[in-house]
Amino acid sequence: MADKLQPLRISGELTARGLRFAIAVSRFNSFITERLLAAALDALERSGAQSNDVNVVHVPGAFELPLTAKKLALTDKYDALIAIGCVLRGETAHYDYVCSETSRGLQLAQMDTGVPVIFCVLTCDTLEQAIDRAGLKGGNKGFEAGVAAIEMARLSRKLKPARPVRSAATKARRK
Ligand code: INI
Repeated sequence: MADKLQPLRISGELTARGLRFAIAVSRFNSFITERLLAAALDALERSGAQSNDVNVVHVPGAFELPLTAKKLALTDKYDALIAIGCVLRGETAHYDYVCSETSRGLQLAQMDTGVPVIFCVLTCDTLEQAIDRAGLKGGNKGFEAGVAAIEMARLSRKLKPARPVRSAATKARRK
């Protein structure tokens, strides 16, 4: 076992004061998403975030979250974003398309822009499963998302790039 090496450990503190956040939340299954939103706000507030530094944007459904997250990230106003949605399995393949495109799009949004996008989209087989994850039984995934947003915002400030990052889209436009 190595016992001499003392590496520098880098992590994000859980203090939100002075950080700016945007939360994109879908109206679809709002019974669930509003509970996730309330818990995410609770995490930010209890960690010191100020009202002026938190914006909430409503979108129709989970499928609209990626574009909204990317547009928010490109404003350069936010240290981290949270995308909140709830997709429930139905009888058709619609669920699979919405889930895969939403997760892929949100990952692309953060990779293209460098702004952390926290994935708080429940993908459940039943309403009961979603209710359990929205604070009615055990934990609330919205609160976890709020904490993750703070940690990633702080970490991102520490891991500032040495030179400006240009997205693939910007590079293509400049050619
Ligand atoms: N959107 C959701 O957020 N959750 C769902 O469960 C859902 N289902 O089941 O259809 C859903 N569909 C709407 C979709 O996200 C878009 O808003 C719509 O297709 C318009 O682009």
